[in-house]
Amino acid sequence: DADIPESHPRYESLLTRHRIEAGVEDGITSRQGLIAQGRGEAFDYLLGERTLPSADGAARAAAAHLLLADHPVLSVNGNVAALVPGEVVDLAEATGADIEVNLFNRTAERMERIADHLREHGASEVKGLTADGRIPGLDHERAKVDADGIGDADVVLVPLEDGDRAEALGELGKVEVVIDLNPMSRSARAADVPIVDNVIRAVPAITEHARELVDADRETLEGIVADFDADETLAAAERAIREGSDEAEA
Ligand code: PTJ
Repeated sequence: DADIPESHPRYESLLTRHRIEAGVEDGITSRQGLIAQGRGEAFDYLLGERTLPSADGAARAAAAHLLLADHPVLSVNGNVAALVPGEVVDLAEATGADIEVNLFNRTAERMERIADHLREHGASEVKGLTADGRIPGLDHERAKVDADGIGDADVVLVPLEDGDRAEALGELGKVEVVIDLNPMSRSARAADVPIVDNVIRAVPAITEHARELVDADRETLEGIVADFDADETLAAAERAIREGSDEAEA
């Protein structure tokens, strides 16, 4: 990674930027991905660049959903591939999920680059290249999925999704876990489980919960899912942004 001293007060943020830049240079991340990252950074700054207790609770509910699923799939776009490729592979292993590349700005070249990049980080199988399934209600390129991947999934993790597709996936009746730093975004609002946190922190957090819960019985996992309140999670994140306060005070 870049030559950034770890003592720098915004070390993590600078490292993240460097990874996104490198992603663009390597043909993994789209140029729009730079803009998305900038937007995300602004929210992360307002949230204090930390994981809120409510976001950790959402990560735990996400882990429970993934472990309960018959066919969980982790959707990967150009930003996620640049920022957390190894962490996505770890999460797939911890939950038995498939990994599928699914792009907003889909090109054959970027699909291949991302799949290769994930394999270099240890992914044994990467879906998304067959594209023999469709999400109804979206234009052609963005609708493409693998029939035996997202097409067949009952739980899908879609980090940094655009609002349209998040809504379209939700309408298919799949449980949707979204990671998005903006609690007011349509994707976060469409999600069954919105995790308002940076993917850099959220993906390892879900993995950690999954490892802790892997031997839990169904009843325990179903209890975690039932106790989770999406609206309250979004409200807690909004409070933290608006009041700059810790949720504990709210
Ligand atoms: O690689 P592709 O072609 O699939 O394109 C991916 C992007 C992200 C460019 C595309 O999906 C897009 O344009 O997304 P949006 O509409 O800009 O939405 C991105 C959302 O993710 C925004 O709400 C940001 O606040 C949020 N976000 C950005 N960076 C992060 C983030 N959330 C969590 N962690 C981040 N690092």
